[in-house]
Amino acid sequence: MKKNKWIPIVNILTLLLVVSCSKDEDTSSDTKAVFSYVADGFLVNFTNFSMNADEYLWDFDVDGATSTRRDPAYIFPEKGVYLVSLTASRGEESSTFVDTVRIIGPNIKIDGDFSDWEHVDYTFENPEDGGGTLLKVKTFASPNALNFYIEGTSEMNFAVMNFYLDTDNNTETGHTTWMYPAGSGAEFMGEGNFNPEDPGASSGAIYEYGGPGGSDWTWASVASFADAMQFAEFGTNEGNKAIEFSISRGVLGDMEGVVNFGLTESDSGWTQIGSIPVFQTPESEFAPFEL
Ligand SMILES: [Ca+2]
Ligand SMILES: [Ca+2]
Repeated sequence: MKKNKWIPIVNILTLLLVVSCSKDEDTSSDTKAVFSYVADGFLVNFTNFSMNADEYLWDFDVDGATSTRRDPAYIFPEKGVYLVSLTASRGEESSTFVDTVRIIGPNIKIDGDFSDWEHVDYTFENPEDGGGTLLKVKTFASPNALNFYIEGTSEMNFAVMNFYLDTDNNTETGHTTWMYPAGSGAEFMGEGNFNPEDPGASSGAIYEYGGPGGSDWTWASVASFADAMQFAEFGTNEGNKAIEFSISRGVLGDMEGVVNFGLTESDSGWTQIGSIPVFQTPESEFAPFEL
């Protein structure tokens, strides 16, 4: 919430003073553009406090996107800082007010409602006929968590879930897995069992790699799923089975810029049935997750 609601109040006082001191003067030239806004993810609701105006032109600083509504709502296309301008006018008089709108991204909640991901682009999509049960993924880093949204086939179940994270964005450090021979280097791995009836009861652990680098299996548990992850129930979105979950950043150490990930699932008999990106090909490598 921007704190410029006081501006019109000041203007009203000024106007009252002008009116009371010089009743004979024409005050119609006091056209003044002012607005405030409230942002919820990419959606911003603007409130117009302009004075002595009856026409409005908003410029959202996005490829010429404009509006002539008094109090428009606008969905910004991506994270960023925008200089939004409002020109208010009446007759020959006009006034322009510019303010900075900062879009920090979606307000992701792990609740089984996928509308919070609506304006987030897919991070990675498997090719057709690749990846088995896992089809597409969206990612978003909030201040406290790495959030994942996965679309899969009706067989997606995460009876056994494995994820690998190259948290220093360096394939030369951490564990290299044969499943992603073109690039892995995982500092952390998660392994556990999603519980579709009671997602909060999903069991598993997050492990930190402590070996010299390479394919040795030197992992130490640093957190349980219950302590470091949030899951919600499966749902349906975009015609696919879908799920969202998050990993607390607190257990993953310092990260900046990009981390890379691979995510796999097996059925309850430990037969691997899905992966994103597609694993076990010569070109298989982790996918980037921009923080
Ligand atoms: Ca959600
Ligand atoms: Ca690494």
